[in-house]
Amino acid sequence: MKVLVLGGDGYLGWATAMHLSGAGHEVCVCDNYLRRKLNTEFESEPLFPVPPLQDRADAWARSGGARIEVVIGDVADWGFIRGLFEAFQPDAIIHYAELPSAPYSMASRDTAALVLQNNLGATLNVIHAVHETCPGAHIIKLGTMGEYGTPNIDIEEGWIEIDHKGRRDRFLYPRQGGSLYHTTKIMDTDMLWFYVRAWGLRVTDLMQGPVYGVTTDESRRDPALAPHFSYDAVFGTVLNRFVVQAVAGVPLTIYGAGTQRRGFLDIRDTLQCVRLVLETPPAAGELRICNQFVEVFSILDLADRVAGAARALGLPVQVQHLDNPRLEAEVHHYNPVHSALPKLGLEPHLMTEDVVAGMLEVVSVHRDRIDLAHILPEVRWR
Ligand code: USQ
Repeated sequence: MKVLVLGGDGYLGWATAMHLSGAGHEVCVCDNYLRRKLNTEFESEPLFPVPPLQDRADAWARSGGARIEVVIGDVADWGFIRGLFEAFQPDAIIHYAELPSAPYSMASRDTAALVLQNNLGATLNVIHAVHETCPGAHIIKLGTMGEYGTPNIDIEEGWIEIDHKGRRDRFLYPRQGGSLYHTTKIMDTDMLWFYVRAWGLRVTDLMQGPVYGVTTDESRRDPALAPHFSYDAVFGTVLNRFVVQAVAGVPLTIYGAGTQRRGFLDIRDTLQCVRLVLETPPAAGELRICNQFVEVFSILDLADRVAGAARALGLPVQVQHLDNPRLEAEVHHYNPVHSALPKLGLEPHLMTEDVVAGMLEVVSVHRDRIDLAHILPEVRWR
């Protein structure tokens, strides 16, 4: 298939592009380098050097991969994106072109406005570009498990049947985001659902939990192919941060009691999930929603796993409980359904001690690049 990966420079975007290229698809990546600009603004560089996209695509080709086309431009710019869709004529679009950070969205009015305008503007443009230039194309949209929040009932896979006063109907499962970022993802889902009904679009919304991992099968071919791996308090996700903290010899930063629970997955499983839904598209006029995670852990469980694996490697590890900078339930029910992706064939990688030890070893090689300036959270929800 011809696949357009929007946000193709990011942690998941570039890894996805290589994985789909390796699976025989014709891939074009597009990115506006916004994350790189924000890194410079925040003075927080990713752990591994990340060459420009064209250099990464050249390194992929030198390593035996097929040609990946690179386009630098902004998905939120309508003229640009319409032209790209018209020229490339994708069969599928993987839409990662959003600011992915809850803390960034809560830092100030200006960061909130950028997240809102960027994320919703990008999704609106993708929808209209598909409608005008390639109406049968499949939109694969990265949503988040955080759209559901932590309700006191089981979380279904996107939809819920409700009996009300003797009548019954099926609705989007109720959503309540824990940050403005998560709320933009809820708004994306609502917008997609409207246009699926209005125009018969073909959409998969992947409700993904926090991802961890430093390498993929493809990135191991050449250091230039490493993912854009953040570990700072704004853009790093929790397990990736704990691994870097363990290597740097600073206490693991547990927010609050650490009893809050989330559904986690290995970056290699993100790639599998995206490929599986790409290769089995939904019908036109269908919004398919998949809960994309593999295992549920509390933050305390994660800290234990990292500490155990690190101590086995001779790294002394301490943990610290910080005042929780976020507004989130720390003690809550959490039992989300996640059967759609295993039914499509997902063969999960589990968070074993070997997997965590492997991450610690890779990060140790880059220990000199760890900058401790942005390890502690600086953004508070209130
Ligand atoms: N946490 C800590 N210590 C840290 C960092 C985080 O205890 O140093 C806790 C947070 O309080 C939270 C949990 O770990 O309870 C997850 O935080 P996170 O920063 O790993 O993830 P989050 O902000 O929710 O966002 C990340 C991605 C986002 C994706 C989301 C999936 O940045 O793009 O949508 O994971 S989910 O969490 O299911 O909403």
